[in-house]
Amino acid sequence: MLIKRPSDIAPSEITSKSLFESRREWMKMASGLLVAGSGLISMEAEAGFQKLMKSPLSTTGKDDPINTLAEITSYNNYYEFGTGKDDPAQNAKGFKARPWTLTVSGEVGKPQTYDIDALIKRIPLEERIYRLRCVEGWSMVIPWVGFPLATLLKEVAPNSNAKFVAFESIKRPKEMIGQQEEVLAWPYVEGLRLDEAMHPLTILAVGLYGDILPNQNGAPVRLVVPWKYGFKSIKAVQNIRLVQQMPPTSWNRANSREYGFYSNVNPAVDHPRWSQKTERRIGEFSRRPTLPFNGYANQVAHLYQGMDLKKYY
Ligand SMILES: Nc1nc2c(c(=O)[nH]1)N[C@H]1C(S)=C(S)[C@@H](COP(=O)(O)O)O[C@H]1N2
Ligand SMILES: [Mo]
Repeated sequence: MLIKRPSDIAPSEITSKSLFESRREWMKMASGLLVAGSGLISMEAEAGFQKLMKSPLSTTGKDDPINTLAEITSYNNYYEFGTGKDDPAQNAKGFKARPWTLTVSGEVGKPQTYDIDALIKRIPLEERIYRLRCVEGWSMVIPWVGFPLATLLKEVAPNSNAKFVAFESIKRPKEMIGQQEEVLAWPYVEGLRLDEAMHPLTILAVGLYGDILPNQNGAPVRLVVPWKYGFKSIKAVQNIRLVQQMPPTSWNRANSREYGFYSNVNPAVDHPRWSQKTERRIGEFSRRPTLPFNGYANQVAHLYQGMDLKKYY
């Protein structure tokens, strides 16, 4: 049975009605198993998307219109699938995002291994519309579907040694053809301080535009930290470990002078090779100013009180 999924619907069709309406319409047509990329998502997990809640933490101002599905899924950074912006959409088509397990372990009382679809079925999903600012100087507004990372972290009961959270993606060079070259050390890794990881704005995304996450955007599950440069938002997360020491991160390891651990969006601290004062919103012609903490300063600036953000870039 052929189902018209949101990814087959023209962006104009989607923006003309609410995300939820378009979702419900095609859900009515669906039955049995739905094809998600090249893996299968169970109907039960799929149903989790039906009960999507709008989050009060979404960015919904008229200055930040949501980017189209076509923009969000065709202009990507995902070096596992190539370094060109259009490489991930092409090369991630065959990626097997299901079945998938996510482990949360380390300095915790109750380590867990989660099946991603069981999680989607169990944990209430929210729509979170956030700005995404890439360190390269472009940005988008993306309607993620996900849940607070804190929900999982609380379940595993961090102990008093847990100070940081380390995230690890997957290494599968046969499927991830970009990994056949050592552009970065694979797998891609990232990290947060525990309080950053627990912050209500920090989510694990399992979808966007009301549907499951496209492969090029990090299926089946990726981190989203909206006040930090995009590279912190690691895609295809497989392992999460609570640790005592600041963990290594891919871009810091590749070039520590240019990419720090914190990587908070900051127009006052330029990249050594370009200014960070402005950005190009995908779909717009002229550049717009970059906002401190990507516009989320009211919610997150307190995390960095007393820190020299030029030193801790
Ligand atoms: N595993 C992995 N995660 C990644 C990347 C990557 O190359 N590999 N690129 C990062 C960068 S630089 C950005 S800007 C965002 C882009 O997310 P998007 O393609 O969904 O917009 O993903 C981030 N997460
Ligand atoms: Mo990026």
